Amino acid sequence: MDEFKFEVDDLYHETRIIHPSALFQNLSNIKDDSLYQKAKADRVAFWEECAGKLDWFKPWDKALVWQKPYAQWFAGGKLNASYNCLDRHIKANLGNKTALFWEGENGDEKSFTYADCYLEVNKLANCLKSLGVAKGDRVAIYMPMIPEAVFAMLACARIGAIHTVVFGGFSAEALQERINDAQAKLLITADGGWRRGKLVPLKTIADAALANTPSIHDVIVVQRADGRVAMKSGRDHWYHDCLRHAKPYCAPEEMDSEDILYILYTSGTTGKPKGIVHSTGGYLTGVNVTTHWVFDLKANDVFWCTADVGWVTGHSYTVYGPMSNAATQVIYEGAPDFPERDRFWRIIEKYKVSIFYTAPTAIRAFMKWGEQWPKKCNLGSLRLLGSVGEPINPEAWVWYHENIGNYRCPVVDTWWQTETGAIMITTLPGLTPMKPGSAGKPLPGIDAEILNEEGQAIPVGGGFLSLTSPWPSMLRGIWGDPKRYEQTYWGRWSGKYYFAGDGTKRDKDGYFWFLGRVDDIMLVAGHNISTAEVESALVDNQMVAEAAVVGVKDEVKGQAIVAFVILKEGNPINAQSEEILKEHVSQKIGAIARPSRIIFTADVPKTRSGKIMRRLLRDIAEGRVLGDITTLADPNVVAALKEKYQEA
Ligand code: 6R9
Repeated sequence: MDEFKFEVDDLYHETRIIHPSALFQNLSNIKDDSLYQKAKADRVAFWEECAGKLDWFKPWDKALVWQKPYAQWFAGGKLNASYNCLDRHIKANLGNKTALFWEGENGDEKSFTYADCYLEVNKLANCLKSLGVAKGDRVAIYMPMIPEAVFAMLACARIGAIHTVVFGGFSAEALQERINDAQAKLLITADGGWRRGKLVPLKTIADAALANTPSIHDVIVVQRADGRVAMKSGRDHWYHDCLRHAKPYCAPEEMDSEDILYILYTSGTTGKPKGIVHSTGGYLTGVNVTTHWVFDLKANDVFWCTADVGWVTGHSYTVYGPMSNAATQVIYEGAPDFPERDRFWRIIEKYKVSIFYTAPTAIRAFMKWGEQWPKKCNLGSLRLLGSVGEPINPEAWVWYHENIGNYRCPVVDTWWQTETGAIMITTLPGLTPMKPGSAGKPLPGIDAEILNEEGQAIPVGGGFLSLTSPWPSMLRGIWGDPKRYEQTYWGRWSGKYYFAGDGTKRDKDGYFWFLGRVDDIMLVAGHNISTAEVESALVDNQMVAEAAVVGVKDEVKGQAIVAFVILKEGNPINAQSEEILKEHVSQKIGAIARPSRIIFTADVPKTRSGKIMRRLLRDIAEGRVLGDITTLADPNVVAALKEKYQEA
């Protein structure tokens, strides 16, 4: 791709600045910029101080060993992630504190104190051991959002087994591919899980996957549903049977800081999934401190991150970040619109959630459904809102701030990746003024730059985002494929800088604006145009609920802009609406960004974590055979769209 020149985008400014209230500021965990100062003075010493917030069995020998592109943080130090999430809280007298409030989609409820979690995790760890799982072995986890999914991860961490969680919405094929790549020895799954009123038959799907996974010896099955599933004797074991006979204590394995905590496959938008590898000490340091800084977590907060444990947000900000901080959390099994579109707001009211972290795709769905749903509930317990996963368009940001946060709650728009392990770029809620649509600035200890094709830093303007110094929670590689690690993340500037893959622009105040994945950015008549900005301009129109924009080959302009648009309920699908929207984009950004075609649709293809799959939209628009669709939330959407596109 050519060097980014976002001439056009510069016309489209969001100048609004929102400050946190004085009350929030006064009470916040981070009130001044001393963390930034410390990190600036000595980055490595700063991270050592952060690592000191964890409990170590043995201190590290060296804070950082940096042999590009491989980092070791706190090497020689010994610790255990489950010890840091459980044992130390019990020792600090927090055993009776609620760790998890769980709500099943069908209305089932359970809650677990830290002492309860401790007991479950210890017993499960002993079961894993008795089934022959040892330090360094891989364990696959394929579960609904139930407390046992969290216990499974922590039980692996306790004995030093490497977990690889596969999202419970993935197909047998996707599960099989990941199990085989990781060579997992054991699978932990459930008989089913509830999603939109239907039972997802996880065990049956897993059985199909296991038809060809020679490395798997045993399967532990949690009974979430009616238990009527086939159990293969000798291989399959009920979780409750295993736990019944298990000893209540399992000594935590003393892990080296650099020992692998987990592998998580990124669905990716192209090609074979990548098994992203995370370490123990650096990763835990990153998620521990960012939870405290960014979510301003306090002892009496009720934290709810709506992400599934199947993706990195669930790993970092349901399991390891909050639990290493002894947080009280909500986890919910099902869909936001089941049985009605107020389910999330009812949960917030019921459990008095104070910190709520979700994704732009969900926020845009809430906007589409209308504010009458949150209005029915008392959301007065909320004090902080967060967003992650995609650029949040200013329109959605403002809606969220107003209708969910009642203008009272700061909104943290957190930029990070599976690869970064923890939040990298955001505002600190009691310190940094917010600009709707901008994620903010790099956190203390994180060096980020916008680089051009030659790897030169661009202080103000657009280019490729790079993280320019190693950070503790950075990925340690791609499982079994060092070449791919080096090429994908370090190939762009001949090994010098980390390539994040995001097109980004920095304004004169140092705020970062995310423009979409570099592969998605369009080149129209010689101008780079950001998918995120055209989508944002479309959603800015009151008729539009959601938009996905792609560039398709065009003889004259190189690429022409095609927009797939979901209208809010009650708006007419006709030529007039199409014209209004094209004109709206022209007005907002400039004539160059005017879409050449608008396709009205009921849905766009998304990954299970809610990201729009623009590659598939391009395939549709350019009439290609569709690539891999196994990671889609709803594969039917693509067929329907294809038909629609050809009709139009
Ligand atoms: C945590 C997570 C990473 C990609 C990332 C970027 C996009 C995530 C964002 C954001 C703009 C934000 N992304 N957060 N873009 N603003 N606040 O989502 O990890 O699934 O690996 O995706 O998501 O494009 O590169 P992952």
